[in-house]
Amino acid sequence: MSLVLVANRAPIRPTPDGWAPSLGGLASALLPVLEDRGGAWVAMRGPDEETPLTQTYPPETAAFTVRRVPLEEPEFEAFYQGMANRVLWPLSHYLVEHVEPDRSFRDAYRAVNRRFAHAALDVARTDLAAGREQPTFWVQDYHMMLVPETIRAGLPDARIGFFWHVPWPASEVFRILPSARDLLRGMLASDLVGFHTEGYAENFRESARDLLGAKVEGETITFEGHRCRAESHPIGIDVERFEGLAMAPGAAEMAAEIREDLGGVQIVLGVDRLDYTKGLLLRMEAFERFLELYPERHGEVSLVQIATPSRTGVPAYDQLKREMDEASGRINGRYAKGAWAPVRYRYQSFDQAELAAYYQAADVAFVTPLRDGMNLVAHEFAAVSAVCAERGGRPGALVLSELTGAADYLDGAFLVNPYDADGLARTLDTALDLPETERRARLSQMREAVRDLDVHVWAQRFLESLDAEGED
Ligand code: ADQ
Repeated sequence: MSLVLVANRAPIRPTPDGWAPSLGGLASALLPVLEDRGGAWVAMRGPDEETPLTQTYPPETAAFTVRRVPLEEPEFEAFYQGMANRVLWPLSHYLVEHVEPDRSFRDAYRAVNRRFAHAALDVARTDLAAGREQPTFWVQDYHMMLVPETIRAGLPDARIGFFWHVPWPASEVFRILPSARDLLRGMLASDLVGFHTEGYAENFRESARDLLGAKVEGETITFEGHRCRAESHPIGIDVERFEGLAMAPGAAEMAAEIREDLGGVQIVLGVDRLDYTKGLLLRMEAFERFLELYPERHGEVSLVQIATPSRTGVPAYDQLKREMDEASGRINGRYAKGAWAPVRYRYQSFDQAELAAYYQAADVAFVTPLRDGMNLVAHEFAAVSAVCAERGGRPGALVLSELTGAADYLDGAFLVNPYDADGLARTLDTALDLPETERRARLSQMREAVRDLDVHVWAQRFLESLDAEGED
């Protein structure tokens, strides 16, 4: 059966020589599925974009269609920068102080979700009119909570899946939103809703029961006569791609160059979008604490923090940018000596080959979000470090926040509470001195988990569960 994906971001991007897949695991996992099954990907066209509203892809086979929903500036501001980034994102991550509910955000969100749903319905109706089977719908993430409801109203027997990429908070937190019940109702029109962990799925079922009086039996939620399952479907990375980058000609040299440029010190690595959920500021403070507690490490270790610009123009993100500049300046001002700088802060985006070189160069990956649905940086680091270690390279260690989805799966990591500066500093000290045999043992444990959750397997497992709907 063909597939209609509904997601905020398009799976392809313009390049100087035509079109290429968008970066990131989602596009790499779902493009082959769409090429195989046919169908469409419905995505947003932002106010500054000039991409076509409809195009087929790949150019040679035209296997599926990309349809874009054009948004003008005010609508984009209220729906995306507003409701998605300033309300749903912080709420899902329990960062209630960042939530700014606003009536205009809500109205724009509803209107934009309707337009996405109608674009998806159009694709299905065209298929039906041409005598083809009705497609399956798969809606992605917190930008699209009301889409299933509108699709269901237009095609009552549609098969609709939904995947939620961020944490689903406790029902008592979710209910803070004035529109909590409407949003839940919107999602419950799906047949299957997937989350990264059983804990998030459980929170979702509880929200449906507490806020709407829905009946919950096992994984199934029954509301107004419709059944929706909430299941755990953890996502991973494109493992082959990252292992390939790590083994590519020149990769080991690139990693050696990084180490040399930093003066041969031990490397503690952070890689994140510059986002307040990622715990960047507390991580810097914990590293400062580490330098206070372990003066013998001065000149021997640097924190390399790569932060890619994200959601610029949203006040909380602009403020975080200033605070990071201030924190890195303060720590270096206090501790730098000779050629050694304790913090190397890069506010830049890197391509994946460079990132893989940094993963290979790192002694410890320091992944300390305050909350994170999964966290793919942890998977990427484990995949690269494990494959390099297997081929005789230096194995790395992973220090990981226990408040991430990844903490449920990556057993070989050192788990930490990201709010505990002393605990982070002490764990960092232990991880830096970890004997090589133990690093190798922990990495091979993590590698197994990373492979199990490969993004292609994730897509296949979710779609199998969705396709099974109605067959019993
Ligand atoms: P994100 O919040 O974006 O994803 P994450 O899972 O860590 O978080 O993925 C980030 C991706 O961006 C990684 O592939 C990483 O390599 C890349 N990246 C980060 N910093 C970069 C930099 N400086 N330069 C280049 N690339 C960089 C959301 C949820 C997560 C969930 C994913 C998938 O918030 O919890 O794991 O979706 O569901």
